[in-house]
Amino acid sequence: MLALLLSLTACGDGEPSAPQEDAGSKDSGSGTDASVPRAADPYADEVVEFLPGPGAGFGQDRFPSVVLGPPVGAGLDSGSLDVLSLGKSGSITLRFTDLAVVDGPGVDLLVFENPFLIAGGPAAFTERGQVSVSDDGVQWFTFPCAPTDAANNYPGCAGVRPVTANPANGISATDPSVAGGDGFDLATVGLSRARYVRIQDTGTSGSAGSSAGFDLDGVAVVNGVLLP
Ligand SMILES: [Ca+2]
Ligand SMILES: [Ca+2]
Repeated sequence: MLALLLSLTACGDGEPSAPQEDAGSKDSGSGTDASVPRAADPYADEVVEFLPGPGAGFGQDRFPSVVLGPPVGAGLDSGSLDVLSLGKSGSITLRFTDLAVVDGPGVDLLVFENPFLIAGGPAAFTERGQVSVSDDGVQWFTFPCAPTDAANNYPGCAGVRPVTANPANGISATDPSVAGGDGFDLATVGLSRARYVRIQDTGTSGSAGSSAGFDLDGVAVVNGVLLP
């Protein structure tokens, strides 16, 4: 299991994925930019590679759909179970096939894990991940992340802020002011467009059990451009 390597790039190349959970979704029109056609969902479309670390396992029975589509946030005080555990130092690479991230005003990309406030906060239980982006899948740009800087709330890392966006409550997953999750601005790394996102557990939170490390719920495009 630990050596599991799942590479899914061979299938569906260039073919936009069908929207996830079309029939049951309640977020149509409430969250996505009106200028974006409905077929172009703002979530990851494919898993390119999953390299689980020690203590991974949780969520693999629902892989890859568990990390595609919208996040299923459980609010400030509880962690979502709609996640894939990366394991200690594990990583996952996702691809957008219909709507890519572009550098627009402010935050361009949101990454959703399952942190939650401890006893109402302000401290949170977190498992930090380092985020990288790429437009061609070859040249990567990594956001600086301080995974042990608790005093400053782990600047630059994903997996820090609780997630409120959930298709069931109508809270938009593409609005950084309400969605929760951790925001990333492509300007930080000097990239104008990204079709790939990679998240690597920072190896700072142990390897016991089957839900070790960063637990990925999903990613969302805030500022996007349609791909041909
Ligand atoms: Ca930006
Ligand atoms: Ca975990």
